[in-house]
Amino acid sequence: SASGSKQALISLSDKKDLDLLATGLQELGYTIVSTGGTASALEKAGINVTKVEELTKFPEMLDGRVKTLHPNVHGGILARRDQNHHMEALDKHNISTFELVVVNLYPFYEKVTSPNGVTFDDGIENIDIGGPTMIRAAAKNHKDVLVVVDTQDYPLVLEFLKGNKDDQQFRKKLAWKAFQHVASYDTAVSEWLWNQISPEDKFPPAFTLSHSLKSSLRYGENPHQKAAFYTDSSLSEFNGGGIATAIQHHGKEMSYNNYLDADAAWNCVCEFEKPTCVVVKHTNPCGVASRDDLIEAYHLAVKADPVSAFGGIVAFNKPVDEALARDIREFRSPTDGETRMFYEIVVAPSYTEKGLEILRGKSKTLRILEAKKNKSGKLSLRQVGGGWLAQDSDDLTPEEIKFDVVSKKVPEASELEDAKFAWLCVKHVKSNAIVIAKNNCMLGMGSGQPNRLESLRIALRKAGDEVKGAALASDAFFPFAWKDAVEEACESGIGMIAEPGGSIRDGDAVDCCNKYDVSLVFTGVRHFRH
Ligand code: 93A
Repeated sequence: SASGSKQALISLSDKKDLDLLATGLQELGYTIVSTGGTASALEKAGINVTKVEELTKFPEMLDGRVKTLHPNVHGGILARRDQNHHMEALDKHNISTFELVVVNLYPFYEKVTSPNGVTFDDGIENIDIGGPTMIRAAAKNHKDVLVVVDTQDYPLVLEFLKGNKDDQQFRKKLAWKAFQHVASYDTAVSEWLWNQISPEDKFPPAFTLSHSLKSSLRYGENPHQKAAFYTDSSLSEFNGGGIATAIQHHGKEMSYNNYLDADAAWNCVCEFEKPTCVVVKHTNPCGVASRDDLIEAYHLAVKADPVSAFGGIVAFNKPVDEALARDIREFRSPTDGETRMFYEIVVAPSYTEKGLEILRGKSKTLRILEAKKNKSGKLSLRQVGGGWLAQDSDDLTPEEIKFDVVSKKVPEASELEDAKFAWLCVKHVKSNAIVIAKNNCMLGMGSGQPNRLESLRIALRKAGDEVKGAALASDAFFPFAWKDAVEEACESGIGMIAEPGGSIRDGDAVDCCNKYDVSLVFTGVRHFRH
């Protein structure tokens, strides 16, 4: 550089650990150049700093909109050190190089999601222009310029500089992080702007994937598949909640399949208002029960299918206290009355201190998750070869689901309640989905079969003798009612059936139910889950 010393450019909105970084840099002989607020903070901490105006010979303009957008700044970042004509140009204009650029951006996301909200003009003013420009410039020229966007990286960067040994790998990683940072920032801006344009009609969404790597996973669905977990600000932060933001209190690290199953269990249990326990295996709820007493609900959910529950995921929609935790720790398998139940994960909205302590004692591996309820209106994304399918999540208010009686027999209030319970469950079961339930408890389910009759048979078999008088929910209508599924269900002794209706053979289903004196209700909506 012209001055002979190495230069660092520091411009930070989040000034956390700034003194730590600046002191370290000063000790290493760096001259620090900073924008207004950052410079004041450094001066206050007694650290020498050159104001960026001294470099640009320009005052900060337009209420700060133009601070660092100047050749004296960007020339010093972007010049290629291995190109003589680049270095000659710097000399000619008396510009010094920067070895290090440390920037974090105006807290746009925090501003526009603050509880008090922001005006449109405030939102606009919080769009950082100069910051991303410096970050992008430094990241482009990472071969010679270190770019730092994360306060957590300060110690690592100081170590690196102290080591005095170049490592292009390290520089590339910082540059990668820098571009991710800017990309998710721009996504936040674009999505906020989209919501300003059409608050009512938000579909199709401003769809930009802004994933940031959360963790590397040991492997994917199978050990020979490499895997990682990403959070996405457009899915998690903006909507709040969900399994991606869950806190893990204990246990082995989450696996790929754990995330899938925990998500399924959590989504299902959040459906219910009453204290409820859901047991999930391979993304399907295999036990669901609601009771005033959560321990009782837990027992019933496990008993629905104890074989499947073993090694499953257990989710609660209410806090786990000491008594429940003790029960989970000790509960013996209903199959032999001896073996203690084993689970991969327990997930709940919260734990009492004692409850958590006791659960921790169940096993070293048991993953204990604390999750926040998903907000509705999320975007649901699925990958297909070469692209993404986007849809609204399957949210309906209870009022949007009808239970229109179409049979001669009118269901009792309690039967209707069973049908509503079964309907909440069937939404979370892979199609073709059948759920049989009674007294707020799942008795059997059939999932994922390519024909509905087979799913029905599986559900009936699981429900066994308890099927008598129970309610059956089918995620979609029965295509050949009279001949197969509806008749088999009626013959088994089912008390009532809830299905969407809408088939050209709806009449057959009604006739069949009338023949067996079974109540039939049409919900008017279906819950395919492919
Ligand atoms: O308003 S800007 O888009 N124009 C600029 O030229 C500029 N240069 C830096 N925002 C700009 N910055 C941002 O100011 C940085 O990204 C950083 O977040 C913030 C630091 O300002 P201060 O040091 O005054 O607190």
